[in-house]
Amino acid sequence: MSDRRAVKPTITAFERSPDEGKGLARDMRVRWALEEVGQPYDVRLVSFAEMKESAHRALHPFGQIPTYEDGDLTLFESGAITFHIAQRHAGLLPTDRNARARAITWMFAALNTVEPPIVAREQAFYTERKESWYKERLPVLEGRIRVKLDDLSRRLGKADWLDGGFSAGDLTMVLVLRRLDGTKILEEYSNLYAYVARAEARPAYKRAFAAQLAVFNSASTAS
Ligand code: GTB
Repeated sequence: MSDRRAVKPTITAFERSPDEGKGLARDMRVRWALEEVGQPYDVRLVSFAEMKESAHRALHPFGQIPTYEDGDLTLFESGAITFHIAQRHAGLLPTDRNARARAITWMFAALNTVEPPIVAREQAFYTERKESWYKERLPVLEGRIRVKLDDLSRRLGKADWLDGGFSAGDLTMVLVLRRLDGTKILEEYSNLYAYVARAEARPAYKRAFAAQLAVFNSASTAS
């Protein structure tokens, strides 16, 4: 049941995203979910320093983005925020109870099964790439990603979406897969590559992407 508010929710995002507007930071999940359900929102941009201050930590115990404020409700964790939006509005979760449970399962699978090896590779790249052993470690980390993508690719097969129509499960999975940007791993799986492209063609995705890119562009021209 849709529950559009007169007062818009406010989310937080990087004042200057390290991804340079590629839409890889986790506010993209929240922006896209809000766009899919047609809920307008405000964005409060925060610097890295502000994220660690007590005012922001009151919203987010780990001093990160994104957060979500709507009236007397404050949330953190992009998955929980996406789930909340999907519960509160029509459009991101099926109404059939079992189909809904399966879509939610895909959200968890994206965050708990597919994302961890992708993040492990990313973190190793940022923190260990100058180490002598990094060259041997990278194939191990990438192998763990491929184990998950092999299975995901097999399950998706020729379908457009993971379980029937587009859902919050697809939204979450697609943005997890997009984190492989620049690695060429996703390109090895033609159906997953097409799956991400199909999602990126959605008008709501395009609006969310453009909004986060506009933040990066205006920060770049301001400095
Ligand atoms: N589990 C939390 C969630 O899903 O909301 C994780 C939140 C999180 O990691 N937030 C990051 C953050 O605030 C931004 S998204 N980091 C600052 C800090 O911890 O001090 C992670 C991210 C950052 C940059 C890129 N990039 O440059 O490509 C991609 C993803």
